[in-house]
Amino acid sequence: MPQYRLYHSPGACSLAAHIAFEELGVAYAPIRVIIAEGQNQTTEYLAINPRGRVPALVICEGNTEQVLTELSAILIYLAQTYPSASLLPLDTLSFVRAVEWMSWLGSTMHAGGVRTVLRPDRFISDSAAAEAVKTRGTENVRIGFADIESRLHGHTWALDDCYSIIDAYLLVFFRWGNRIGLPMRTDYPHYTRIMDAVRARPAVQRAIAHEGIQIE
Ligand SMILES: N[C@@H](CCC(=O)N[C@@H](CS)C(=O)NCC(=O)O)C(=O)O
Repeated sequence: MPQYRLYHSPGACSLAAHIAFEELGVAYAPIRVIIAEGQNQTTEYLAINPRGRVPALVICEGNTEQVLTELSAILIYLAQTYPSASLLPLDTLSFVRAVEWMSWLGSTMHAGGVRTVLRPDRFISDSAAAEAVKTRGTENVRIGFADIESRLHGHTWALDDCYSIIDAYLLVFFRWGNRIGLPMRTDYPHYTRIMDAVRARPAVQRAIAHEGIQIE
């Protein structure tokens, strides 16, 4: 069995990979890279992931080490390496439905959504204009949350009847929604119901406790 090191930052999108490992129950070493303290920009970390982002997964097999970056790639790698854990569905249409979720969450909701609110400096250098970026970004995030809410209406989990790692990925955004001051519990009741079920899972509770974060 390979040995794993998961580089993550508390409350970052890497939480979904952290939860995935806890769900799998395979041995891994979680390594904290605190973004707020600039630890993702150290020479040591940039040697692992030159993009300076988390998550990064180091896979050690024999004498070889491979670094895998991009959350969705890491989640698919874990799901396909340990198929019996059902982190993602196996049949093609359900699997690509999961890929559809991950692509949209990683691009529209993360890079083009929440990041504009939390890191407007990445989009505009004029600090006086940053508020306008945040305001418009918040509107876009709300449009995204309304989309999530309508997709989750009438569902037990994001992918119909089965819990999957998509539900854990959605928890990252639910927490970020709270963090940027949106009334998640009142405005998105279906999303909240599923997130409450995600948070009841022991694996999720272990990852949250290990990261020392609050969801609400
Ligand atoms: N597309 C990447 C995004 C990774 C990413 O931006 N992670 C954030 C934490 S949520 C990060 O490392 N931020 C550090 C920075 O922006 O300097 C993925 O999905 O893994």
